[in-house]
Amino acid sequence: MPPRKQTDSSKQSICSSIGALIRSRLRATTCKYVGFFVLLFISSYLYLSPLIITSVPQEPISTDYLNADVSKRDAVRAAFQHAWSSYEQDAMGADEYHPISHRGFNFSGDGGIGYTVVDALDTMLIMGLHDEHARARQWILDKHSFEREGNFNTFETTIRVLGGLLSAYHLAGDTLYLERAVDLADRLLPAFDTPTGLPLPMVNLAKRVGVRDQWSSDQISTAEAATLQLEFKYLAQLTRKNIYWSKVENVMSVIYKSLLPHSLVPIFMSASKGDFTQSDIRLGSRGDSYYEYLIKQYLQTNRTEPIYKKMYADSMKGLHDNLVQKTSRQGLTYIAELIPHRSKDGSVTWDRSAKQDHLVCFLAGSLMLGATTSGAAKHFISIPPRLEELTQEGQRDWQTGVNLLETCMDTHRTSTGLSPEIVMFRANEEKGESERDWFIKNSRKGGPSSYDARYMLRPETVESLFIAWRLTGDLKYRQHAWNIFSAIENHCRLEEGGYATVLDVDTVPVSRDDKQETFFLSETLKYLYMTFSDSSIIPLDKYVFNTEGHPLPIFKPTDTKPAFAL
Ligand code: DMJ
Repeated sequence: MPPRKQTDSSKQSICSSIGALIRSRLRATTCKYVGFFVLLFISSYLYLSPLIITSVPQEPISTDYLNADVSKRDAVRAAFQHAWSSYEQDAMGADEYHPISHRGFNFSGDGGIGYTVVDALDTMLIMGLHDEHARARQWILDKHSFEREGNFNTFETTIRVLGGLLSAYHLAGDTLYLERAVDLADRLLPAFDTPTGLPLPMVNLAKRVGVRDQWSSDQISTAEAATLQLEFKYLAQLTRKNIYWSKVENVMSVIYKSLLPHSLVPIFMSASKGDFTQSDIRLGSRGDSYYEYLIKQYLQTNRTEPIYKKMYADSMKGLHDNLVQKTSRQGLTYIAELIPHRSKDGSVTWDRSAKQDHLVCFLAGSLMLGATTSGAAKHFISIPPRLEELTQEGQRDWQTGVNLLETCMDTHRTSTGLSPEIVMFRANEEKGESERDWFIKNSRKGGPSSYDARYMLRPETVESLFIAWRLTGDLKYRQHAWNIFSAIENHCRLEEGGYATVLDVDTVPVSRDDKQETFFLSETLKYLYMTFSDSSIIPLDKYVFNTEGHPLPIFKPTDTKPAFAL
């Protein structure tokens, strides 16, 4: 269509005044629109910019995809190869490895069951170490056996060997691993043959009988009894054999019936009566993974078992009411222990101790994971979570998790950058000569090193850093993880091969103990590797990690029926 010609002057003046009117309207409208869009932008920014409850991370992430840091990831992979290759050369197949003397050690005189090999399988698969994995698989095919006349710890064998086989089966799809897992589980089942069904601490794998504690025949450790469930339940799901499920579910039912009003658990139980015996309450050794498996059992079955949400929520309330403490100077959050005392009239009182095991550092990540799942107020949780996406309990747990992780990092302020096995937090009135709000008991400069001063390649802090990184995308967590990895490289790494325990984290140059724990391969290096990998590697909404760092897939239970419910 040809352009219209404007020939008439009046028309022109009308048009020009209309034009002026339109332009002025347009200016006003433009101003309004600009104002509107500025307001919209600011409010959208405020809405979309996720808030960590008290601290906004330096670089908030608005996507759920986190990129790899390739050079750091590959450095961790190389460390795994350094640890594995010397074990393979010196002690292939042995349960444990002593890297300084270049020897292996088995848990029974009749031979081992490949603790180290099986514990390391899924890390190899995750790291893409195909040659190492092929040789490890060949060893399992040719030399591995559970027909061993010896007593093996029920809990350790379940979390390291059964968990390792199941995870490797899931990742590799190799039925060899599932067959071995079934063989092992069948040999472990007699541990549950007690009047209550609570498992005995040991099993003779060849004889297929449960074995009582040597010193206290009725006593069992609470965390050990309640940290078998993820493994046996996944096996039940795979095999459709309900016995694996019912045995471990019964354990939870017995514990549930014996719970104290605050839902915190003493660390020992009676296998014959099913109640708690007078013993410490703590989130460290013998208590830790009881709480870890409450939230993870809830997640493993795709949140279909509300009993575990309740048990977890009740115990986290008990934790906050009784155990969460802060130091007065630095304001460090720590988890105290309760020590029982029986007075002459028979009543029990509880003393609070300011001791915290390195093991407790698992709880930081566990609380953050729990806050964004069991403590979620909405279906979608941002990375990092926003305040209104969490319930009040979720907000409380998130904050405690974040704070506890800061404390765990503070315990790395040592001469080596490694954290000790156990720390004591200073009471208000105690003045430390150092800058630290905590100290290592029985440790004196120049004196013999105490047990508490060692770092035995444990994973708990890097485990929590991994979860914190995935849930926040805050680069400070990667930086902390890298600092810990660097300290391990500087002080635990043996040039001739392998990594060893450091005896005193505050003494440089270090003295070492001749031991490379199997969890260094299954947990510490795996969590470090995943922290520097992209977040498609073992996503947290598809997997739960067993307490030994073995990822098991989340599933909806099919045939198996929970033994107890709300
Ligand atoms: C691992 O064997 C497991 O994480 C267990 O639950 C306790 N801690 C060690 C590693 O420190």
